[in-house]
Parts: sequence; structure tokens; C-alpha cells
Amino acid sequence: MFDKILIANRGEIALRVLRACKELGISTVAVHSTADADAMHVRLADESVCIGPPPSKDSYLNIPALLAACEITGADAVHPGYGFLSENARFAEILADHNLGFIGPKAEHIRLMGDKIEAKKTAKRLGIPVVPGSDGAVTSEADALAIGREIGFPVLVKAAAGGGGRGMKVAHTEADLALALSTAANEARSAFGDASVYLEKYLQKPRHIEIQILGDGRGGAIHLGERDCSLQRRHQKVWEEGPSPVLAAAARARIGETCAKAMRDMKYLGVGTIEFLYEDGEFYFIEMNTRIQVEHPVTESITDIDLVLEQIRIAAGGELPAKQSDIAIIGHAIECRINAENPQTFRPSPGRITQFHPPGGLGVRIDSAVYQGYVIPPYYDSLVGKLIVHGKTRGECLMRLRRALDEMVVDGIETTLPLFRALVREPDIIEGDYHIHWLEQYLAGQPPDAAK
Ligand code: MV4
Repeated sequence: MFDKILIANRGEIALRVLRACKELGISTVAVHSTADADAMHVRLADESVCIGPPPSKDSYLNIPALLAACEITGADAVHPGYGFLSENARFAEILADHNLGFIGPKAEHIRLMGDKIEAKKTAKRLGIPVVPGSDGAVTSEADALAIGREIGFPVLVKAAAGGGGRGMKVAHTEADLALALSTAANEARSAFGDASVYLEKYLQKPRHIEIQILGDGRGGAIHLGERDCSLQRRHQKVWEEGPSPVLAAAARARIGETCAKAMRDMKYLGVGTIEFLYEDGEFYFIEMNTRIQVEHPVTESITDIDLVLEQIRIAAGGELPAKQSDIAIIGHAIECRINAENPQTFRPSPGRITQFHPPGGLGVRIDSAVYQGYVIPPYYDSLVGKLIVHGKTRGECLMRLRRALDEMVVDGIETTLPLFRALVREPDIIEGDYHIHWLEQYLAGQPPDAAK
């Protein structure tokens, strides 16, 4: 096991990692920018090192400064959290070159899944269902037209180097295809320096359902069920829940086992998430994330497995926490991402939190690094905290969530709490009847399309 872990992150995820380290008896090193000197992760860690000025590229993304911090403190491993360097294959390799552990997957798997075309080819080869489309990049308009006719319109042109929805264009008919191709390629070139695009059948009203997996790097892997993350705004998840309101146990076992088998075949190491679009009872692979995700507490709540702690154990060469047959889905969990933003315009609202009262009670968890008097700096993401509620049933979970949201106080800044207080009272949300476009339609003041 590691003796001392450097946490290359900030905010609630830095605290989350710290908690797992404490339970494992591992010493912790916090790193921080000059803007984060008063941050909670700095206070709670055993040691801390200032690694640079506020901009992320000069601090939390500054690899030489992080290596120096490891050297100074004698840390023997780095936990990257999410975002920042968590999916940087080069960083994982550099750490290995310096005899430092990286708490994450093998560098080759990070690199593979970072390339959307290669990821899709790999998924297909491993038996994971993918969206019908081109085999790799499309190189001419004529090829694209032939593929479009084969899979049927509408089609979606996606950037190979994309992700997070950037560089995507829908072609509703054959007549739209040429413009969609050139626009997507141009956007991809300027955004990523890579103009390669590929084609997929456009799914009109799918849900976003992702499978959590855990691999030991030696050919053992299990799945921990799914999270439904369909409620998003501008490709930012807002509300995540598990199990999905639309997935039966048999369907979960089937897609879960397909994912676990694929991870066994590739000897995947650590935690990972396989993202799917789900429409008319079918799963279609879109991406794989090779990091711990923001919404991991949903899965922790319904499986009673500490994903961050297990991530650390596995990175140190340990065993998986359970056999697949020992994993059970217990009740229902919902996570709300509470951001420091105007609840209508979503404009960031940094500043001092004058009053802070987190809700409590049975089934209520808050993952947050803020405190009363804390000043949210303007340089980083606007997450104030995550409210995660668990119940025996979805109904009980919603009941507790409504109560917890009403009880929570965050004053001095604007937050998205009012949005969640409205959402938990929306009939479609109560029914679980939503899809990936539901939230944007709702926020635009349109009655959202029915899910089916
Ligand atoms: C799609 C799609 C429809 N059809 N692919 C958006 C981000 C990227 N990760 C995948 N995305 C999509 N891919 C096909 N073939 C619709 C989306 C999409 C989306 C996906 C998940 C969650 C929210 C979304 C919002 C808009 C579009």
C-alpha cells in the first residue's frame, strides 16, 4: 500500500480522496494554487504545497510543480481526482518514470479511450454495442453519403478528437450532409487541431445511461450497475440517479456483464465508466471515461462500495472488493450538482458564502468543500457541492430529496438550488419520464417532448 498520497486536485473531490486516504491510514499531501490557500482540502491534509498562481495551467495542470511537490514531501503516489490531469496518459507515464504511483488506469487505456474513433473500434471488438455508423473517420463526401444511405437519416457528424459535444453536427437529410461535414471538420480543426470526423446514426430522444466498472488490471472486472445522467444542460450533468428509472434488473445484468467481460478482456485497471445512449430498449456505446466521476456517490450509495477507497487499493495492486455475485443494487440514489450560478441564466456567481447550512438526516450525504465565510474563487468550476440522497425506493428517495433541498441554506451567492426545488416537483421528473433534451426544453420554457 502507498504511504503518502499527493492529491492533484481541489474542491470537493480533493476532500473525497482525503477521506479515503484517512480511512486507509495513508498520509496526505494537498497541493493548491495561491487562490486556494484557505481551501478546506489544504486545512485537512497532513501537509500542503503551493504549486503556482490561480490559472489551472500554471498550478493544478503544472506537471513539473506536481513532481517537485512529490519530491519535497516524499509522496509515493498521486491521485488526480476528476478533470485536470485525470485523463492525461502522458502524466501517468511521467509519474511511472519517476517511480511514483498513478491512482488511475494504465496509460495505454487512457490514451486509447481518449481517441473517440479508437475507443469505438475497441468497444465494438470487445462485444459492446455501438451506434451504427462509419468504421472510423470518413474521408470523402461520397463515402459519407453512402454510409448515410445505409444507416438512414438523420445522421450525426462527430469530431474524432471531440467529446463533451463539441464539433457535432446533425444532417437531417442527404441535402444537409455536405454542410454538416465541412462545419464539423472546421470546428474540429480549430478546437482540437484535428479535422477528422466520423458518422453515426442520430438518436433523437435517447437517455444517457452509464455503467460503472472496476477492474484489477489482471483480467478481473465487475460492474456496479448504472447511473442515468440524462438531465444535462450544455453537456454538463445536473442530476444523476441510479438505478435508471427505465432499466429492469435483467437488462442491467445483461449490459453490465457485457461491459465487465470487455474490461476483463482488456485487463482494465481501476474505476471506469462506459457511457451509452439508450433508446427503445437498446444500448449504444458513445464513450468511456477512465477516471473517477463527479457522480460516483450515486453508485456508492446503491452498492455500499467505496469507489475511491477501492480505486486506491487496486492501484496499489490489491484485489477487487467483491465478486459480481455479491454485488446488489440497494434502493435508489439521486445526486444534485449544486453550482454557484444564477439558476435561470447559469452565469457563474463566485463570492463569499455568508450562510451555509447543509441538510442532514437519514439517507442524506453532502460532498462539498465549502464552509460559512468561504470565498468561491472565479478561476475554477462552479460546483458548491453535491447533495446525494438515498432511499429504499425512488419514491422515498424523492421524498427525502425534496425535504433536504428545502432545508439547505447557501447564502451570499446565487446557486442552482431553486432549479432543483422546482425539478423535484415536476411530474415528468417524479415519473422518471425524461431524456437528454428534456432539461434544455424545460429551461427554454417549452413543454419537454414526451420520452416515448
Ligand atoms: C449522440 C447523440 C445522438 N446520436 N450520438 C453529446 C456529447 C457526446 N458525449 C455524445 N453526445 C451525443 N451523441 C448519436 N449517435 C446525442 C448526443 C447528445 C447528448 C448525449 C448525452 C447527454 C446529453 C446530450 C445532449 C445533446 C446531444
